[in-house]
Amino acid sequence: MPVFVPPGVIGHNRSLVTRNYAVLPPEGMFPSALPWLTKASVFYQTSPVMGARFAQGRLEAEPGGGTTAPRQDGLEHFLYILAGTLDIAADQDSASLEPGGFAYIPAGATWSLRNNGAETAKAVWITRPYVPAEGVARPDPRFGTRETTPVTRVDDSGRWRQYLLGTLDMSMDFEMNIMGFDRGTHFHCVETHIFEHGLLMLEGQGLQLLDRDWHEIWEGDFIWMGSFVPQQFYCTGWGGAAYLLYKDVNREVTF
Ligand code: UGY
Ligand code: MN
Repeated sequence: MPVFVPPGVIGHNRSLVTRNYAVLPPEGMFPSALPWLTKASVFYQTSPVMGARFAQGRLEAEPGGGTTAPRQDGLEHFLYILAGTLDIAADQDSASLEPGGFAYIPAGATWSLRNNGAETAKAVWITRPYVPAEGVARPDPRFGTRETTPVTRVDDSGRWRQYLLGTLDMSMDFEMNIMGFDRGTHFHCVETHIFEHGLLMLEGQGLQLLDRDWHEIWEGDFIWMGSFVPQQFYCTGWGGAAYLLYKDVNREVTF
């Protein structure tokens, strides 16, 4: 049987990596095996070798797959389930997470994950070193779901947000937000800011401005935006769109 090759994979693919941003459709991603994962791998989408100050990838775990033993790697982690189920434990807390479920694992926690379900589990996986803030206690593990996170509508702009890990919480050095757009809506300006982003399209499609160029993106696409990249999203297509957005916040400039 010939292997099915989707159109656009070879001659006109949309993959683009520049000094300060990247657009990565899922078709060309390759899995990394890791010594402490069994029956699981990570499709890394960005990391410090690209210029990012965090790592983001798609974790895939077969039934029975996960960490080989509880880990204490000193890093903070965020996982958001896209498909299947993942059982995640961090110190004394644990949860069995389904699509839309998420976990924040603070730096220093002992943690593990395992797919106890019958289908392959897929999850967004973000990792980075924690930057403490003087006089502010470190965060504890957090578990939640998209379904139970309040939806905040932005005036009558046709846009909405969900702050999965809260907002303006000084114990946190990043936020994970779902940014939503009704059909045909867009931000009120072109943003340029110090914050860095990892963006995964969850639903719908749109045009994403990066620096001077517009890129058509849709469900499954990943974008890394480095600090100060001019950015704007315009929802196209016949329905709304939503993406999951990593944003580093609440910390001073380092010299
Ligand atoms: O919060 C943000 O920085 C967000 N509006 N940026 C983005 O969606 N590219
Ligand atoms: Mn932004």
